[in-house]
Amino acid sequence: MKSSITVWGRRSSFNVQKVLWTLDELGLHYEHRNAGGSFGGLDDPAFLAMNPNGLVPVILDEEGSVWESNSIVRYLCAKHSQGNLWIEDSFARSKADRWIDWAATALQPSFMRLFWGYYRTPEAQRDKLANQAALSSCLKHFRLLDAHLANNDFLAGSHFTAADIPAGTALHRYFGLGLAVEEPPNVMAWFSRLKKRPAFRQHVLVPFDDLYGRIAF
Ligand SMILES: N[C@@H](CCC(=O)N[C@@H](CS)C(=O)NCC(=O)O)C(=O)O
Repeated sequence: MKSSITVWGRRSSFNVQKVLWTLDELGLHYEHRNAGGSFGGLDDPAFLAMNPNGLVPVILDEEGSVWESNSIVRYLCAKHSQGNLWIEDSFARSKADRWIDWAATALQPSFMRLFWGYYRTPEAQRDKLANQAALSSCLKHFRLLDAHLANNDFLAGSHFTAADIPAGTALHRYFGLGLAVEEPPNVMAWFSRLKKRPAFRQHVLVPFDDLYGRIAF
């Protein structure tokens, strides 16, 4: 069955980038609608009916709406990429799933604190101690990732899967913040492998300097 998918969300959003990357990895046809930030629209009743949180990304297909970026990544891969980006074997899939949950609960919160506290906050308003704590937390997470990637080309093993998308989306911004952060070799090698993927280049490897020192959207 040919899928008809609409995705809402401004392209500058880290969480929206995960979904656009996934859609193009899967070669799906979709319509993109800007929403959130200066585009607004998140308080519209029709939007809230799709996502009561009033946040992007959201997708709508013939089955209904899906929100939460990592859930959208899982849903699209499970529906359109069984045996490839979505791993069928339960235990093997748990190896992917744990990295998706880890990205949501460990890496992304630390990185977002740093991204907002350092990159998006004007210099005079930055909380240096809080930023140092966020940076230390990121270093810890990237070292753990590096140890895992010493024996794995991708997060769930030898091939690219849904597991690589949530954590992989953080790399371009983290290593491009302008801070002299440690560059763990296995993480950088994984980053280079992701850079070979056209959908990653198109949606994630995009300039973000217009966000520097800008709290407002
Ligand atoms: N946990 C949610 C977070 C969604 C979220 O915080 N979205 C932000 C953009 S990254 C948003 O909608 N912000 C309001 C706006 O863009 O106007 C997810 O992963 O989808």
